[in-house]
Amino acid sequence: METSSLNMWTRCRSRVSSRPLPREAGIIGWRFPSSHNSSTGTSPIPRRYGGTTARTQARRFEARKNKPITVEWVNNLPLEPKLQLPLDTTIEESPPDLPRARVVPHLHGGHILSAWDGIPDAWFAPPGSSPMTGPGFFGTTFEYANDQRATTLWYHDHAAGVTRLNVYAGLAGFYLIRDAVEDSLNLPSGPFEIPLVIQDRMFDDAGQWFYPDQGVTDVHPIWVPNFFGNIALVNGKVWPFLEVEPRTYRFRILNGSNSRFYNLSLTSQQSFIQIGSEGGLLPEPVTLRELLIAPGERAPT
Ligand SMILES: [Cu+2]
Repeated sequence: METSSLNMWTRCRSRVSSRPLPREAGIIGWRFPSSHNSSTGTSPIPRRYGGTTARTQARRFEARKNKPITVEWVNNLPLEPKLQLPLDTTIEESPPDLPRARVVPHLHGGHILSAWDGIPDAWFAPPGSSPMTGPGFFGTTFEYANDQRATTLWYHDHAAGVTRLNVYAGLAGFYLIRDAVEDSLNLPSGPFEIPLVIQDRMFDDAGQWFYPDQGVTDVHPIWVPNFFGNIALVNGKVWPFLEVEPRTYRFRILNGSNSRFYNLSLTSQQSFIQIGSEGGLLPEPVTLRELLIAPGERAPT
Protein backbone atom coordinates (compact mmCIF):
# COMPACT_ATOMS: atom_id res chain seq x y z
CA MET A 1 0.00 0.00 0.00
CA GLU A 2 1.26 3.44 -0.79
CA THR A 3 1.71 5.54 2.28
CA SER A 4 3.62 8.69 1.67
CA SER A 5 0.60 10.70 0.68
CA LEU A 6 -0.63 10.26 4.23
CA ASN A 7 2.29 12.02 5.77
CA MET A 8 0.48 15.05 7.12
CA TRP A 9 2.37 16.51 10.03
CA THR A 10 1.00 18.56 12.81
CA ARG A 11 2.75 20.42 15.55
CA CYS A 12 1.02 20.82 18.84
CA ARG A 13 2.17 23.83 20.80
CA SER A 14 0.04 23.26 23.82
CA ARG A 15 0.03 21.06 26.84
CA VAL A 16 -2.44 18.66 25.32
CA SER A 17 -1.06 15.19 25.11
CA SER A 18 -1.12 13.28 21.89
CA ARG A 19 -1.20 9.75 23.07
CA PRO A 20 -0.86 7.03 20.51
CA LEU A 21 -3.76 4.83 19.75
CA PRO A 22 -3.78 1.56 21.65
CA ARG A 23 -1.09 -0.91 20.75
CA GLU A 24 -3.43 -3.04 18.74
CA ALA A 25 -4.78 -0.07 16.91
CA GLY A 26 -3.72 1.27 13.63
CA ILE A 27 -1.31 3.63 12.21
CA ILE A 28 -0.78 7.29 11.87
CA GLY A 29 -1.88 9.54 9.08
CA TRP A 30 -2.12 12.94 10.65
CA ARG A 31 0.45 12.65 13.33
CA PHE A 32 2.70 14.48 15.68
CA PRO A 33 6.39 14.32 14.87
CA SER A 34 8.13 12.75 17.83
CA SER A 35 10.33 15.78 18.32
CA HIS A 36 7.22 17.76 19.15
CA ASN A 37 5.54 15.04 21.10
CA SER A 38 6.75 15.60 24.63
CA SER A 39 4.15 13.35 26.16
CA THR A 40 5.06 10.11 24.49
CA GLY A 41 7.78 10.48 21.90
CA THR A 42 6.36 7.46 20.19
CA SER A 43 6.58 6.68 16.54
CA PRO A 44 3.84 5.40 14.32
CA ILE A 45 3.34 1.69 14.50
CA PRO A 46 3.96 0.10 11.13
CA ARG A 47 1.57 -2.54 9.87
CA ARG A 48 1.87 -4.48 6.72
CA TYR A 49 -0.68 -5.12 4.06
CA GLY A 50 0.39 -6.62 0.78
CA GLY A 51 4.03 -6.35 1.66
CA THR A 52 4.32 -2.64 2.30
CA THR A 53 3.88 -0.54 5.37
CA ALA A 54 0.58 1.20 5.79
CA ARG A 55 -0.27 4.25 7.80
CA THR A 56 -3.94 4.83 7.99
CA GLN A 57 -4.94 6.24 11.32
CA ALA A 58 -4.22 9.60 12.83
CA ARG A 59 -3.16 10.32 16.38
CA ARG A 60 -5.76 11.52 18.78
CA PHE A 61 -6.05 14.70 20.77
CA GLU A 62 -6.73 14.62 24.50
CA ALA A 63 -8.20 17.86 25.81
CA ARG A 64 -9.71 19.08 29.08
CA LYS A 65 -12.82 21.17 29.31
CA ASN A 66 -12.10 24.92 29.43
CA LYS A 67 -8.40 24.42 28.69
CA PRO A 68 -7.94 25.91 25.25
CA ILE A 69 -5.23 24.64 22.98
CA THR A 70 -3.48 26.09 19.97
CA VAL A 71 -2.55 23.81 17.10
CA GLU A 72 -0.31 24.69 14.21
CA TRP A 73 -1.21 22.47 11.29
CA VAL A 74 1.59 21.78 8.87
CA ASN A 75 0.89 20.34 5.46
CA ASN A 76 3.91 18.24 4.59
CA LEU A 77 2.26 16.08 1.97
CA PRO A 78 4.16 15.43 -1.25
CA LEU A 79 3.16 17.79 -4.05
CA GLU A 80 1.91 14.83 -6.04
CA PRO A 81 0.36 12.26 -3.71
CA LYS A 82 1.57 8.78 -4.51
CA LEU A 83 -1.76 7.36 -3.46
CA GLN A 84 -3.59 8.34 -6.62
CA LEU A 85 -7.26 8.64 -5.84
CA PRO A 86 -9.60 9.94 -8.53
CA LEU A 87 -10.01 13.67 -8.11
CA ASP A 88 -13.07 15.10 -9.80
CA THR A 89 -11.99 18.34 -11.42
CA THR A 90 -15.48 19.03 -12.74
CA ILE A 91 -16.58 20.21 -9.30
CA GLU A 92 -16.69 24.00 -9.26
CA GLU A 93 -14.32 24.40 -6.29
CA SER A 94 -11.93 21.78 -7.61
CA PRO A 95 -10.53 22.92 -10.98
CA PRO A 96 -7.53 20.98 -12.31
CA ASP A 97 -5.06 23.78 -11.60
CA LEU A 98 -5.47 23.52 -7.82
CA PRO A 99 -2.89 21.51 -5.85
CA ARG A 100 -4.05 17.97 -5.17
CA ALA A 101 -2.52 17.90 -1.70
CA ARG A 102 -4.68 20.70 -0.29
CA VAL A 103 -6.18 20.22 3.14
CA VAL A 104 -7.92 22.08 5.94
CA PRO A 105 -8.76 20.47 9.28
CA HIS A 106 -12.29 20.48 10.67
CA LEU A 107 -13.12 19.49 14.26
CA HIS A 108 -16.44 17.73 13.86
CA GLY A 109 -18.82 18.63 16.67
CA GLY A 110 -16.43 21.07 18.32
CA HIS A 111 -17.40 24.52 19.61
CA ILE A 112 -15.27 26.62 17.34
CA LEU A 113 -15.16 30.08 15.86
CA SER A 114 -15.88 29.89 12.17
CA ALA A 115 -12.35 31.02 11.30
CA TRP A 116 -10.99 27.76 12.71
CA ASP A 117 -13.80 25.51 11.68
CA GLY A 118 -12.16 24.19 8.53
CA ILE A 119 -13.96 26.31 5.97
CA PRO A 120 -13.67 24.37 2.70
CA ASP A 121 -11.95 27.17 0.76
CA ALA A 122 -9.53 27.93 3.64
CA TRP A 123 -7.32 25.08 2.48
CA PHE A 124 -3.55 25.15 2.40
CA ALA A 125 -1.14 23.12 0.31
CA PRO A 126 2.47 21.96 0.84
CA PRO A 127 5.38 24.35 0.31
CA GLY A 128 6.09 24.70 -3.40
CA SER A 129 2.44 24.48 -4.41
CA SER A 130 0.87 27.06 -6.60
CA PRO A 131 -1.35 28.46 -5.33
CA MET A 132 -0.40 27.68 -1.75
CA THR A 133 -3.72 28.61 -0.22
CA GLY A 134 -7.40 28.77 -0.99
CA PRO A 135 -9.40 32.00 -1.31
CA GLY A 136 -10.71 31.71 2.26
CA PHE A 137 -7.32 30.98 3.85
CA PHE A 138 -6.50 32.91 7.00
CA GLY A 139 -3.72 30.89 8.63
CA THR A 140 -2.61 27.48 9.83
CA THR A 141 -2.73 28.16 13.57
CA PHE A 142 -6.06 27.13 15.03
CA GLU A 143 -7.51 27.85 18.46
CA TYR A 144 -9.65 25.17 20.09
CA ALA A 145 -11.53 26.51 23.12
CA ASN A 146 -12.69 23.14 24.50
CA ASP A 147 -15.56 24.95 26.23
CA GLN A 148 -17.95 22.03 26.00
CA ARG A 149 -18.60 19.08 28.23
CA ALA A 150 -16.71 15.84 27.99
CA THR A 151 -17.35 14.21 24.65
CA THR A 152 -15.93 12.27 21.75
CA LEU A 153 -15.12 14.46 18.78
CA TRP A 154 -13.19 13.72 15.66
CA TYR A 155 -11.26 15.84 13.22
CA HIS A 156 -11.00 15.32 9.54
CA ASP A 157 -10.06 17.09 6.36
CA HIS A 158 -12.63 19.46 4.94
CA ALA A 159 -11.01 20.92 1.81
CA ALA A 160 -13.31 21.75 -1.08
CA GLY A 161 -13.57 19.07 -3.72
CA VAL A 162 -11.20 16.62 -2.07
CA THR A 163 -12.57 15.91 1.41
CA ARG A 164 -13.86 12.43 0.62
CA LEU A 165 -10.48 11.41 -0.77
CA ASN A 166 -8.43 12.96 2.02
CA VAL A 167 -10.56 11.32 4.70
CA TYR A 168 -10.37 8.05 2.80
CA ALA A 169 -6.59 8.45 2.69
CA GLY A 170 -6.46 8.77 6.46
CA LEU A 171 -6.71 12.43 7.40
CA ALA A 172 -9.06 11.83 10.33
CA GLY A 173 -8.65 11.14 14.02
CA PHE A 174 -10.17 11.36 17.47
CA TYR A 175 -10.37 14.47 19.61
CA LEU A 176 -11.48 13.66 23.15
CA ILE A 177 -12.58 16.25 25.68
CA ARG A 178 -12.62 15.17 29.33
CA ASP A 179 -14.01 16.94 32.37
CA ALA A 180 -14.50 16.52 36.13
CA VAL A 181 -18.03 15.18 35.76
CA GLU A 182 -16.82 12.34 33.62
CA ASP A 183 -13.83 11.75 35.90
CA SER A 184 -16.19 11.27 38.86
CA LEU A 185 -17.89 8.34 37.13
CA ASN A 186 -14.80 6.12 37.31
CA LEU A 187 -15.37 4.80 33.83
CA PRO A 188 -12.91 2.25 32.45
CA SER A 189 -9.73 4.09 31.57
CA GLY A 190 -6.18 3.52 30.44
CA PRO A 191 -5.91 0.26 28.50
CA PHE A 192 -9.60 -0.41 29.14
CA GLU A 193 -10.75 2.69 27.27
CA ILE A 194 -10.35 2.00 23.59
CA PRO A 195 -11.29 4.32 20.74
CA LEU A 196 -12.46 2.41 17.68
CA VAL A 197 -12.76 4.08 14.31
CA ILE A 198 -14.55 1.94 11.76
CA GLN A 199 -13.97 2.64 8.08
CA ASP A 200 -14.59 0.71 4.90
CA ARG A 201 -12.08 0.41 2.10
CA MET A 202 -11.52 -1.29 -1.23
CA PHE A 203 -8.25 -2.82 -2.33
CA ASP A 204 -7.04 -3.47 -5.84
CA ASP A 205 -5.14 -6.58 -6.95
CA ALA A 206 -1.86 -5.00 -5.92
CA GLY A 207 -3.10 -4.35 -2.38
CA GLN A 208 -3.42 -0.63 -3.01
CA TRP A 209 -6.44 1.24 -1.86
CA PHE A 210 -8.94 1.67 -4.61
CA TYR A 211 -11.56 4.35 -5.02
CA PRO A 212 -14.16 4.10 -7.82
CA ASP A 213 -13.87 6.59 -10.65
CA GLN A 214 -16.97 5.88 -12.73
CA GLY A 215 -19.48 8.64 -12.22
CA VAL A 216 -23.17 8.36 -12.85
CA THR A 217 -23.58 11.44 -15.04
CA ASP A 218 -21.70 13.08 -17.91
CA VAL A 219 -21.57 16.30 -15.91
CA HIS A 220 -19.30 14.79 -13.26
CA PRO A 221 -17.86 11.77 -15.06
CA ILE A 222 -15.70 10.40 -12.25
CA TRP A 223 -17.67 11.51 -9.22
CA VAL A 224 -19.43 8.73 -7.36
CA PRO A 225 -22.23 9.88 -5.08
CA ASN A 226 -21.46 7.27 -2.42
CA PHE A 227 -18.54 5.05 -1.58
CA PHE A 228 -19.11 1.60 -0.08
CA GLY A 229 -15.97 -0.43 0.49
CA ASN A 230 -16.08 -4.19 0.85
CA ILE A 231 -13.46 -4.42 3.62
CA ALA A 232 -13.92 -3.08 7.14
CA LEU A 233 -10.99 -1.54 8.95
CA VAL A 234 -10.91 -0.77 12.64
CA ASN A 235 -8.19 1.65 13.69
CA GLY A 236 -6.53 1.06 10.36
CA LYS A 237 -6.45 -2.74 10.53
CA VAL A 238 -8.40 -5.09 8.33
CA TRP A 239 -10.85 -7.19 10.34
CA PRO A 240 -8.76 -6.88 13.52
CA PHE A 241 -8.94 -9.03 16.62
CA LEU A 242 -8.62 -7.64 20.13
CA GLU A 243 -8.00 -9.89 23.07
CA VAL A 244 -9.91 -8.64 26.09
CA GLU A 245 -10.06 -9.42 29.76
CA PRO A 246 -13.31 -10.50 31.45
CA ARG A 247 -14.14 -7.02 32.68
CA THR A 248 -15.87 -3.84 31.58
CA TYR A 249 -14.37 -1.86 28.74
CA ARG A 250 -15.14 1.55 27.40
CA PHE A 251 -15.19 1.67 23.62
CA ARG A 252 -15.50 5.01 21.93
CA ILE A 253 -16.85 4.12 18.54
CA LEU A 254 -16.60 6.40 15.53
CA ASN A 255 -17.98 5.61 12.13
CA GLY A 256 -15.34 7.25 9.96
CA SER A 257 -16.65 5.77 6.71
CA ASN A 258 -17.62 7.90 3.76
CA SER A 259 -21.13 6.47 3.31
CA ARG A 260 -21.64 3.18 5.08
CA PHE A 261 -23.88 2.71 8.11
CA TYR A 262 -23.11 -0.12 10.54
CA ASN A 263 -25.43 -2.06 12.75
CA LEU A 264 -23.10 -3.26 15.48
CA SER A 265 -23.73 -6.14 17.86
CA LEU A 266 -21.73 -8.67 19.84
CA THR A 267 -21.47 -12.09 18.25
CA SER A 268 -22.20 -13.55 21.70
CA GLN A 269 -25.55 -11.74 21.60
CA GLN A 270 -24.65 -10.10 24.89
CA SER A 271 -26.05 -6.69 25.59
CA PHE A 272 -23.88 -3.62 26.03
CA ILE A 273 -24.43 -0.16 27.44
CA GLN A 274 -24.39 3.09 25.54
CA ILE A 275 -23.44 5.94 27.87
CA GLY A 276 -23.03 8.81 25.47
CA SER A 277 -23.48 10.20 22.01
CA GLU A 278 -22.05 13.00 19.93
CA GLY A 279 -22.57 15.78 22.47
CA GLY A 280 -21.44 13.95 25.59
CA LEU A 281 -22.96 11.68 28.20
CA LEU A 282 -26.58 10.63 27.83
CA PRO A 283 -29.03 11.54 30.63
CA GLU A 284 -28.85 7.90 31.62
CA PRO A 285 -27.22 4.75 30.22
CA VAL A 286 -29.10 2.70 27.66
CA THR A 287 -28.78 -1.07 27.37
CA LEU A 288 -28.61 -2.23 23.75
CA ARG A 289 -28.13 -5.36 21.71
CA GLU A 290 -27.61 -3.43 18.47
CA LEU A 291 -26.12 -0.07 17.72
CA LEU A 292 -26.84 1.62 14.39
CA ILE A 293 -24.15 4.17 13.64
CA ALA A 294 -24.02 6.57 10.70
CA PRO A 295 -20.99 8.13 8.97
CA GLY A 296 -19.47 10.75 11.22
CA GLU A 297 -21.44 9.57 14.23
CA ARG A 298 -19.81 8.70 17.56
CA ALA A 299 -21.13 6.31 20.17
CA PRO A 300 -20.95 5.29 22.89
CA THR A 301 -18.68 7.84 24.46
CU1 LIG B 1 -17.37 16.11 9.96
